[in-house]
Amino acid sequence: MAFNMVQHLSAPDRVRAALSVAGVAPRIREFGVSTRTAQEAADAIGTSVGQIVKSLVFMAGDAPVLALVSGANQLDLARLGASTGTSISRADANAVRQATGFAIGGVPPLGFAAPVPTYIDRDLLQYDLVWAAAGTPRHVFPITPTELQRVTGGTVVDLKETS
Ligand code: 5CA
Repeated sequence: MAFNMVQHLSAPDRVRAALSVAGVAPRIREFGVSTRTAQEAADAIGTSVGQIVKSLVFMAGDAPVLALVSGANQLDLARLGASTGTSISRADANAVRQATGFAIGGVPPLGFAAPVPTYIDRDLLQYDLVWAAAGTPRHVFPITPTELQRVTGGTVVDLKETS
């Protein structure tokens, strides 16, 4: 399904549709407090920050890429560049919205108008369940790392800064 066909849907509904199409029962939770940052999301949910999926957009040359990084880790730009084979720069807020259709703080790992090549922090695989943003800074959803990998088509790599 092309999610640019459903731009009239709210941001959480676009994520819900993408999960449903991918065969994952959507269990989107809305909070009355901010889940904008990984720590805020962890506190609201009552889980560890490591189990929060940060959905970070970068430019690999001229093309956007998505890095799904454990909330416990900082992304190592050189490692991401080694995976893409390009130079990497941060995407600004406009580029994030352009690439994903979502605003920073609510960027989900799927549900984009056009596919975005995706890289997954290997550290996320250690958990039974992880939580990702569902389109806004108040919506999140749980997913197993295996399903996250399947529904994003992401490549599992070592992404964390170690020094
Ligand atoms: N809802 C939470 C967790 S589910 C969330 O979206 N976290 S996040 O880490 O994926 O999104 C926040 C990230 O956006 C920050 O870690 C930071 O990397 C990035 N960010 C914040 N402000 C800017 C900005 N002005 N320009 C580019 N990136 C930014």
